[in-house]
This record gives sequence, structure tokens and C-alpha cells, in this order.
Amino acid sequence: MQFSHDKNLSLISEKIEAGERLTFDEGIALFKTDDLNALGKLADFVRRKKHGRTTYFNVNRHFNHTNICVADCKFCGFYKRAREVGAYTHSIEEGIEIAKNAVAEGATELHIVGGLNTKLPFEYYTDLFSSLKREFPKLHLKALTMVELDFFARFYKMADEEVIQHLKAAGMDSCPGGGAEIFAEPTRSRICDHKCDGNRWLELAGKVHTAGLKTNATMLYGHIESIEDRVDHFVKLREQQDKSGGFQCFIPLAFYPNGTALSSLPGPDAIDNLKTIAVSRLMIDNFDHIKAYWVMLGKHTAQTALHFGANDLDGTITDGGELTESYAVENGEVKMSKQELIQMIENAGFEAVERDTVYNRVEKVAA
Ligand code: V47
Repeated sequence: MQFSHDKNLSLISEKIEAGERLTFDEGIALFKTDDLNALGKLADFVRRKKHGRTTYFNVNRHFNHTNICVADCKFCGFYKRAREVGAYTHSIEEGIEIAKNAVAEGATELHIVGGLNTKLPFEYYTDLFSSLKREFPKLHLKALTMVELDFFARFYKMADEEVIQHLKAAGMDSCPGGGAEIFAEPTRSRICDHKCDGNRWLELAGKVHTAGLKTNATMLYGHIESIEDRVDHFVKLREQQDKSGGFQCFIPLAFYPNGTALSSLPGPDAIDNLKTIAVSRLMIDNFDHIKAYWVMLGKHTAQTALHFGANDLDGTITDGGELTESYAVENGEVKMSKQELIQMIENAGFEAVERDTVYNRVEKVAA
């Protein structure tokens, strides 16, 4: 039996077996294939070569300190203007209370992101992080996207390095991958023209890596972007990783249109979701981890994604926070028990391993 009826895939499979880097055009060919099984097989080959049957998960909690934002992104159903009904900023005491509950539920990580809020002083962030660290020294603070760091540098008139050093000294341990959206212009400007451009996002990721912190990277897909935009995003990420090497994990984020200015769009379907996971695994060859984010993919597709290149299932989340609730496809559900997550991984035929944020094993779960 031949590997695939798609001649392009057969040729690409030889490069993948030889461990060779794929070109932009090959990325396009992967997206265009109608042979989903063969594409999945290629991604699974690379995933098993890197990780065998191991599938990571972590116990985490999201904390969205403020939803007040000046960015006006077309895909966002979370943000509010300062005087709008429902606008909020959590106090540091509220942050500590949320972290306390998360730690009690076994969380090893607090994922902290929020809006670009011109009402807050820079000290709000340093006080928040240092207070959290004082109360919970072992809780990893995965905090602030490159878009937030860019906003801080411009709004508080500080050098990038100064912003990063102050936040790191206060307790920021790593950064999540949000705000990357889609790097390619003019698409990026059409969906989020008030925030930093793709080059700036990449530049800041490089600076955070230079400061010794790990970061993640995302791509928001299934809105107005083209296949070319997606492959361009992968190529730019792998080029930056070649330079600065601090990315741990790539998370493709499936666009959820409800409640956004782009609500007339359908969002990506299951085939597109699986293809995007698989092509990212094949194109971004220098990222160790590809994460399936069940909140946006839905539980069934996220579980299936483990056979299409993903080696990480995020996460128990213990509580999603307001941003996560705004894009949750599972009827607004943003929590999953550790037991359910482990069951999902094992039922897919993999070995569940609890990790901390920087991929140290917390606990090996017996199959
Ligand atoms: O940057 C916003 C996306 C991101 C919608 O680093 C939307 O481990 C879909 O980055 N439909 C924030 N997506 C979330 C994020 C993330 C999530 C999980 C893990 C990690 C990690 C990072 O969410 C935003 C934006 O790209 N987003 N609105 C929406 N309607």
C-alpha cells in the first residue's frame, strides 16, 4: 500500500524521515492535502520520535486581573472600556484569594493575563507578583504576554529590559504565549491594529529569553487569515527559536466567534483544527511541545489531537477566569478534574505525565 495518494505528502514524508526542515511551500502543501490520515501519521511520527507515548498535562489556574483594555481586538469577547458595565480590576487581595484556592486544589501554576489598562500604575504588577510570591513561593507565575510587555514599555516609558527585569525581580517566572494572533500583515492590522506588530512580538520574546525566562507561543486561526498567513507564522516562530531558543511550547488557538466583532464567521471545524495541530508539529521543528488546548478545541478534538502531533493537553485549569470563559466552546465549561484529564489521555492510548510549567515531571501517573 502506498503511503498516500497525495504525491506531495509522499515526497514530504521522505524529508521528515530524514529529519530535514520543511519549506514554506511544503507547509502550504500540507494544509492543502485531502489525506488527513497521512498528515496525522507524519505528525505522529515526529511526536513519538520526540516524546514516545508521554503526554503532559498540568494543574493550573487562570487569573485575569483586569478586563479593561484599549486594544479593541476584533476577535476578543472579553474586554471592556473603563466606564462600561462589567469592567473590573481585581485587587491584590482578590488575587491572593484566587491563588489560595488554586494552591488548595493542587495548582502548580497561575496563568496571569489581562487587558491593556491605562488606569493602573506599573507598581500594580510588581506588587501583585511580589505579594503572590510572598504568600505562595512555590506557585509558578506564568504571567503577561509580549503585547502587555510592549504596552508597559511604551505607556510607562521604560526600556524593554527594565520592564522585564522589574517584573522578573517581583516574581514573574515565565510568560504565556498569547498576543501572537497572526503575525502576517495586513491580516494582523485588520484584527488587532492597536497592539504591537508581529516583529515587535518576536523581538520581545527574544528579550525575555535573553533575560533567562521561558515563554510560549500561540497562533489564533480560523478567522480571516489565509493558509499562507499561518505558514508564515510558523516560519517566523521557528526563525526566532533558532535565534533565542526560549520557546517551550506552541499552542494553536481555534477562533471562537461568539460574542466578538467577528461573530458572523463560522470559526474552524474539526478537520481544520486537526490539520493545524499536525502542520504546526511538522513545520515548527525546533519547538519541543505542541499543546492541544481543550477549552477552545472542545474535549473530543483535543483528545484526537494527541494522534495528530500534540503531546500536551492543557490543563485542569481548576477555574478558567473571565477571559477563558469568553472563548470556551464546551458550553462555557472551563474546568476539568485531574482524573478526567488523565482518563482522556489514557483512553487515547498515551501515558499521562503531570508536569510543572517548565516541563519537569511532577508526578508519573500509572497507566
Ligand atoms: O492572545 C482571544 C486568544 C489568547 C479569542 O501560553 C481567542 O500556555 C479564540 O494565549 N477565540 C489568550 N481565541 C490565551 C492564550 C493561552 C491559552 C492557553 C495557554 C497558553 C499558554 C496561552 O486567546 C489571546 C488570543 O489569541 N483569544 N479571544 C476568541 N474569541
